[in-house]
Amino acid sequence: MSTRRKFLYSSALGSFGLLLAKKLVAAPASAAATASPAAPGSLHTEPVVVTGHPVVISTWDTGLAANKGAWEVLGRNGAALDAVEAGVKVTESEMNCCVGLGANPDRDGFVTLDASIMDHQWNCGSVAFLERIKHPISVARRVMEKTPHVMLVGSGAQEFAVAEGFPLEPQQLSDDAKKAYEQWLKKSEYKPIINIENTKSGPSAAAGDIGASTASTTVAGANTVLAAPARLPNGEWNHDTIGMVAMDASGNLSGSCTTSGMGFKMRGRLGDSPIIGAGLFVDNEVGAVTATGQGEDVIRICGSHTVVEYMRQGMSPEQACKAAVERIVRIKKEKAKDIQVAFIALNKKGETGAYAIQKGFNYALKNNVEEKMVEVKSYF
Ligand code: SD4
Repeated sequence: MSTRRKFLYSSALGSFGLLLAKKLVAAPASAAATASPAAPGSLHTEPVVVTGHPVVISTWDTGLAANKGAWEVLGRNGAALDAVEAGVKVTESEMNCCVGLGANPDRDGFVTLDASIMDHQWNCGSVAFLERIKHPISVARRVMEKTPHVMLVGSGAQEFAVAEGFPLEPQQLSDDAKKAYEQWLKKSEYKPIINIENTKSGPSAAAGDIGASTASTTVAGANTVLAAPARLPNGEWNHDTIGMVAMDASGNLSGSCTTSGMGFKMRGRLGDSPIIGAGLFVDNEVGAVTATGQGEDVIRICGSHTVVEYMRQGMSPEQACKAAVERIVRIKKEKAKDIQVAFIALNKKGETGAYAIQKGFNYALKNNVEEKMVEVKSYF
């Protein structure tokens, strides 16, 4: 039987356990000082108020390296748009499970990538189902800048990328992805998993069937650890989609998001990351937001746009993310306990905040004063 036929359908998606990193990184000596630096080793559980700019935040602890990439632009008073592209390119170049060409493939064995970018003038671009191109975020930017369109997908996106001079990389899996795929092929069950990060016991304990309405899952809590290692104990990579939002020295906002989506997903499946308004939204009058987690449920509520709209109504970034998460939880009812969605947000004042369905999500923040991981509150 082909792998295509062997998967199990059902109705509820994924499951997740996660946890927070405790990494703090020393603040640059030149810190300019309007925000109070974190005490070394502390975790921040209150909304973070950052006065002044520039500032960049991004999802998960992979965001620390990505923020450094962004800071090379922001630190010399460059544009937020350039920063969010440069920042997530760092992650696209790294070896990990979930971003870039080294990531896990779809269930037919091909790595397909999604990315989106948006600037301070409502310009936006995205690519989806893109194969064999190392930096989908840069192709998304090219779509934004060089075409009259917002979104290109599949072979058309690839043709456009090649025409723009992006090299067509070999169609091959990284060693890690090959191993993971071969392991997955043994059962070939359709169990896309998102946000398995930081679980003690790894994906097998955290898996919920796409469809099994009674999926038994491991949510954060009992199975979490107080660190976000580069690899899970079973050797699998512990990284995820990266979403980044930034404000530059001029006070302009931009955002980016890039992912391989769910590992072993159905061929052709898109999540929220390439969809403007879902995985990413920037309104330079209000704020910038990006999402991570189960894309289907982010799309359902136009998640990032919804968070921006809540901020427009006067909510703080954390309150706005919380309100969007609560909306998803209301919609998903019982199944909410089996999924993870998280939003990170930055408002026009340079204040940041986030909220997640499950415990364990964190984001990386960098500004003139500090560079740190921020623990995020959750519904459960
Ligand atoms: C997706 N939201 O494709 C992405 C995946 C992700 O944590 O963020 N995983 O649905």
